[in-house]
Amino acid sequence: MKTAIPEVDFQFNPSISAESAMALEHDFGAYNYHPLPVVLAKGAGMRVWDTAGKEYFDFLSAYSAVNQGHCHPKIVATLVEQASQLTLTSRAFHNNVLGQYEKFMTELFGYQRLLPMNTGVEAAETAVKLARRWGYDKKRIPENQARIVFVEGNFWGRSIGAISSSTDPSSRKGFGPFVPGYDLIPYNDLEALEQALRDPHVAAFMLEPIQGEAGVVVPDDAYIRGVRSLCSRYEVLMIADEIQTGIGRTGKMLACDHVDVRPDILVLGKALAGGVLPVSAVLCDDDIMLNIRPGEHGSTFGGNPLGCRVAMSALEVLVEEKMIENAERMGKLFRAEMQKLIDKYDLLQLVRGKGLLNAVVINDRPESSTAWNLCLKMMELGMLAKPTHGNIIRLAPPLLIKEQELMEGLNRFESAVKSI
Ligand code: IF1
Repeated sequence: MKTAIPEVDFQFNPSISAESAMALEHDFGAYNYHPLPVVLAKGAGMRVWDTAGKEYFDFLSAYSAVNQGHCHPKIVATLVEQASQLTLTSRAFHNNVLGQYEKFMTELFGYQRLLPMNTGVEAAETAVKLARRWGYDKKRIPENQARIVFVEGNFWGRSIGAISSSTDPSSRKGFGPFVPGYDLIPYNDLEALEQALRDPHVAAFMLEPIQGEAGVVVPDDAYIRGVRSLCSRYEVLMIADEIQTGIGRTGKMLACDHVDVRPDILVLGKALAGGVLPVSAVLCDDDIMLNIRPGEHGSTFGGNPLGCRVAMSALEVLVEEKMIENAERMGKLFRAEMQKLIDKYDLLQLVRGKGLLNAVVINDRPESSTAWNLCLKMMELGMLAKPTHGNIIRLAPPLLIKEQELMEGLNRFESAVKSI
């Protein structure tokens, strides 16, 4: 039986080589990702640098968690200040930050209440629990009969609850059995939704206003409005998963803002804390939030003072530096310029998206390695992005991108296309 702490070398090596870093991951890490062969060591704004000092434009933004740019000085300054003051109290006690954060967030997003969590999937699971509890306590659904409706192509995380609603075999295979009480309907299909909502046991309908992992699938404007009116008509809670589309990514604070729709439950994550710390949140009104009583839900780090301070700072810089308006403007320019490349190169099929959440579809079979090879070439030319679902490349730079950086990124992209 092991007793003594093993002699391990705690010395961090800031100048480790790329090869050594990748070898260590290979020897000691799980193989749950297949990253591009680049080892990053520094980030600032639009840019990241690898261990050899080569500079890249980051066109993934850590899957839209770094909307405010890497290591934003104001966000980091808040992190450092609070980190040397108080980082975590647990919710067994109050702290001097959480209430101020809850007031700030509920006023900013227009809801009565906030429940703080850490990762996106935890917040989405919380939304499902809140909806089920509301279903039993307010809609009078018989115990354990509540149903939640999801859409095909959804992605809300890697928990058993999340993959139970997934239609992607690579998310589900080998992880069953799954959570019961879920119904699946096609995305962007109001008839299918109305059909599903006729079931009086349905408590909620959860969707992404734009599907991220599915490849930046943008529904008709009428769809989100239709979801809102159908959910209201059938007394079903509309849950908007804005973990990837929120925080300015689509050119509005929330993707739902493009169509003036207010979901009953709003789920935020990723860039809520600027990619500095995992901070997520569920916002809704009293008649949904207050059904959960003390001790019925929680999280060790949820609502910690460090994460709350960083989140307030991340939202402050987002608004103060007009990153949301910039995302709208740069997104339009991006799609217009990309369309010119699509007209010029057979390799490129189409571009779609809103604001700075865009994807380019490559003209090849999804199982081909063309998109991957294109991303490798882009990497050589100083631009980082990664394919999602084979032949789709998501291009989502930080929202502070300047016009000439966008044009330079498009130049690097075109050079990569030419070389394929
Ligand atoms: C991975 C992409 C995937 C999300 C939406 C909830 C969550 C996510 C709309 C869960 C997370 C991440 C997870 C990461 C890759 C990335 C992703 F779409 F953004 F590219 F997988 F679909 N709702 N998305 O997009 O948030 O628990 O991760 O904080 O798992 O590979 P999380």
